Amino acid sequence: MSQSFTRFPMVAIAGAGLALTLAACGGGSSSSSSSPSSSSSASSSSSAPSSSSSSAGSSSAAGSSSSSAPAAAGPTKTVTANEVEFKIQLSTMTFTPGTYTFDVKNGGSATHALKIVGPGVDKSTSDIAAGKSATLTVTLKSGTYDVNCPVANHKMLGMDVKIKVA
Ligand SMILES: [Cu+2]
Repeated sequence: MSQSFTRFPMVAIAGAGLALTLAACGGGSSSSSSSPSSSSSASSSSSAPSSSSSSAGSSSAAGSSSSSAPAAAGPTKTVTANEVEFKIQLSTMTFTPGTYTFDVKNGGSATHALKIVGPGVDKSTSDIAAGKSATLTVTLKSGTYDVNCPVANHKMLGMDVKIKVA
C-alpha cells in the first residue's frame, strides 16, 4: 500500500516535467533558436583562424618576429625626473616607443608637478610638495613629447624639456 502511494506522485511529477521540456523544445525550435545558433557558429568559426594564427605567431616569435614583440607588450620602463627651481632633470633622454613610468621627485623648495604632452598623451601628476614624489605612467609613441611643470609659470622659467621618441 505504501509503495503505490509513493510511486503515484513521482509519476505525476515526471510527467509534468516531460510536458514542460517538450513545450520548451517545441517553442524554441520554431525560429528564434535557430538563427542565433547559426550566427554564433559563424562568429566562432571566424575567430578560430585568428586565435590559431596568433598562437602560431607567438611560437615562431623566437625566430623571426622578435622585433615586434617588445613594442606590443614590452616591460614598463622607469625614468627618474628630478624637479628643482627651475629645471627638470631626466635620468635618460633616449626613448623608444613603449610604456614608461616617470618617477618624479621634487628636489626643490617649491611645489612642482610633471606634465607630459604629445602624441596620444596629455597627463599630469598632482601637485608635488617640496621633498615629495609622485609617479606618472604614459605610453609613448614615435614623436616629440613636451615634459614640463604645469605649476604657475614654471614652464616659462625653464621647467620644460622636449623628449624625442624613436
Ligand atoms: Cu614647478
